[in-house]
Amino acid sequence: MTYEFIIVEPAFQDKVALIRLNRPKELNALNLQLMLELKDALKSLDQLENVSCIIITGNEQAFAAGADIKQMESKNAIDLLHIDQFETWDQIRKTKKPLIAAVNGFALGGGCELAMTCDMILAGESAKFGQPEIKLGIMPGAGGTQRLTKALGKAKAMELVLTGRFIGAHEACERGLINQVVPDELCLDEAVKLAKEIAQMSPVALQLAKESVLKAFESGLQEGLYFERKNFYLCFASDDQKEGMKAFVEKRKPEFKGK
Ligand code: DAK
Repeated sequence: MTYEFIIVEPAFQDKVALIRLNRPKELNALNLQLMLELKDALKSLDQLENVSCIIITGNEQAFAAGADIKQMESKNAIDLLHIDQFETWDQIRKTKKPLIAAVNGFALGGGCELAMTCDMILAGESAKFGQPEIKLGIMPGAGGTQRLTKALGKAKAMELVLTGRFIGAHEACERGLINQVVPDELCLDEAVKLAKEIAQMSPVALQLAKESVLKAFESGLQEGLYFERKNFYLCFASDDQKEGMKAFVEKRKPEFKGK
């Protein structure tokens, strides 16, 4: 898996894969090619049996400072319609395996939206999150107004979206946007720790559980409860359910096979 703007390590550690956004001079600005590469890499990693959890990270300065403004500047609405970036973003959102964003530095605009598209976010203490699109005469377009509002509540989301202000990692954590704040230099290590813990679980149960939590985020309670019920039953069609429960009774560690 060799790309121009991302570095992919499918066998980074145990069953954890790593994707590093890699346009350092541009603070990892998300140009169209980078997003296509990311979509392609996630699709491939989703199919690899020896990958159970995926980390997306950037570098010390930036997770990503947003979509590439220089690439977007001259586009009109019909250009954007034809490019149809939403197909790419939707595919990324559909990744079946758990996605962890390990954020250092700036996560702005599309970068913040990409982090929020992941399932969990760990951040270094100097990380900054924000949706500064308003300062460019536009507004968030890849889920920022929706996911930020669900995470932070209306008042704070409105403040960030309407002023373009940033919030730091501690505030983001206190308000539930991210999972954990860690010293900057430990961000990736801590993300790997979390990913390895998750990667020990049954891949079948992980997929069904992830789908169910996302359903809660994206639908009403009753619809979510029915969805959860079906996925709960489906777990009992797996060998992993038998193995997990047998191992508990026999007081040993389960060996999950994803079957
Ligand atoms: N795009 C392109 N280049 C960028 C960039 C960006 N978003 N952010 C930074 N860079 C480039 C800078 O231009 C500079 O390049 P040179 O001038 O040296 O060639 C280099 O990265 C270093 O940046 P600075 O010199 O500005 O560094 P500072 O430390 O002084 O400032 C900063 C860091 C992050 C505060 C600043 O760079 C900044 O304000 N960047 C822009 C942040 C921003 O406005 N982000 C939102 C972009 S709009 C959609 C999906 C997504 C989106 C839209 C639609 N669909 C699915 C349809 C998303 C839109 C956005 O994200």
